[in-house]
Amino acid sequence: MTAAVDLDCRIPNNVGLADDPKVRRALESWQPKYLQWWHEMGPTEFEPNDVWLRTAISVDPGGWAHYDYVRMPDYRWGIFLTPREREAIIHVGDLTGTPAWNEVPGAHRNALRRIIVTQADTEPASVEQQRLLGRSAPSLYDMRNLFQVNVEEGRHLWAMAYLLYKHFGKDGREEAEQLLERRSGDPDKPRILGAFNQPCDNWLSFFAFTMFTDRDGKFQLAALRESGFDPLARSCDFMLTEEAFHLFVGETGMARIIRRAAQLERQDPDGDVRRQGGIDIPTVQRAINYWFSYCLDLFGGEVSNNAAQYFASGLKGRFKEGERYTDHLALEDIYELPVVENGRLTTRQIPLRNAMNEVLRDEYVRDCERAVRKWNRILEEENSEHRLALPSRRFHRHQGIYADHWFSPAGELIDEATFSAHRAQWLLGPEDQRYLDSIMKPVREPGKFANWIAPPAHGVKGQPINFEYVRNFE
Ligand code: BYC
Repeated sequence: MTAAVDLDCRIPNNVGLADDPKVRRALESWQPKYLQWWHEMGPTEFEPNDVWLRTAISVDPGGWAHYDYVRMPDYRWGIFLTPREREAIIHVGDLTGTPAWNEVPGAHRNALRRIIVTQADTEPASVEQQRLLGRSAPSLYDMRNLFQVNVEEGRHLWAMAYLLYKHFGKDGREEAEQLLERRSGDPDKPRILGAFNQPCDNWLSFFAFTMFTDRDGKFQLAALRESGFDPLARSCDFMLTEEAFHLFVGETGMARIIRRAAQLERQDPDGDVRRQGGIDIPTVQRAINYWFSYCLDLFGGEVSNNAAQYFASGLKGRFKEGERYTDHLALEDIYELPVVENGRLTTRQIPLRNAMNEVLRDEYVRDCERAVRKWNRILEEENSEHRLALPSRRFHRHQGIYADHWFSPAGELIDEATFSAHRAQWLLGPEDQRYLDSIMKPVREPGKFANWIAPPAHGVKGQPINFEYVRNFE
């Protein structure tokens, strides 16, 4: 059900582009525009560098990636879909048990296009948000990881562009072009989702972004991997393989900052981490509050007709729908949702299908809680009294039912003045940014790390920590 891997043609792929001249030509004409976008909006300053990168070369779980030095503009962005051993069956919603679609069903064309475009838009957006971080990388190891994440977000864009060109005709072509025209944070042509228009201009934010925002990606891709539109399900399946490393970068990056903070706290006679040039735990907490709350927004409204529709029509499932659930109709159950009514918090019962965004958000929150428990164990090990916590899911929201109210990180309903008075204490702000800018100076000697971050436990793919992960600096 999948063509052989073709690595020698202009666009490496396992989707049979050689026998599909129309789509091949369309993608070949999109390629120079993509490269131009990468040149303008990617990590441009590092184009001459050799970076030790992983490149996807197949979908074989035993050996899908090749590691070598490559200049990023020469990276081989390919299109890979996970093969199917047998015909896929829809296993979500009203059509459960019927054959999955290999072509877009007319009735769901708009919804599917919207889902794919929204997913696609986040990929270039994140590259744009991170484009200047190479300048202040705390080590060659971290710089390489940043670029690995960037090129793979680029590859995910290719996967989505392929679906648009292959399955959505003229509309798909227009959408693919627009994906290269919108710009993160540009008020006139912003990226689609809120978190992808927020600046990510220091490494604390980068690690919080790969921890929390890429983790939204994990759960959204996992929900789309359950889609009845099989090409989408198969492309998301393979994207998740790459995504695991991005989450590793985020979770361990935060962990290394936290460990170093605790060490510097011990070193300073007054426990003043900033005086020692580190990132103190209250600042880490503010970064968690900031990015976690923006990322909760990425799941959409708590009560959503779109979500109910996507589930009913088999376009999007729950996390591990096939493995974890037996009732794929979800018509009987209800979801108990805390809501604000008459100025106080109470609970409302929502039909489960309408609460599917919230069901996915629950999975996400649980996964984030697991990581925070791990970080707290580090603080304990390092004898720090500090502890980190996720803020309430009502805190600092811009989408959904909580967006019109003000909440403390503990989730209590408060007024705007109280929120504003505490903003600098609760959320990463300009004062933090100034401090972070002052300590984030590049470290480019192999094996050396900036003072504000602990070294990783090991290097990448068997290489030592002091390997020259990026070389050829001018
Ligand atoms: N910002 O019914 P609602 C990733 C809009 S990350 C702005 O509440 P729905 C990655 C919504 O579009 C994963 N607008 O929500 C990570 C709608 O607008 P219209 C990306 C928002 O539709 C790191 C209106 O509010 N993948 O891969 O059920 C690096 C009401 O919508 C936001 C996906 O998102 C927001 N945060 O759910 C690189 C999967 N939230 O139509 C990559 C595809 C909602 O009224 N997307 N709105 O104009 C979807 O499945 C859904 O579109 C959403 C929203 C989950 C995003």
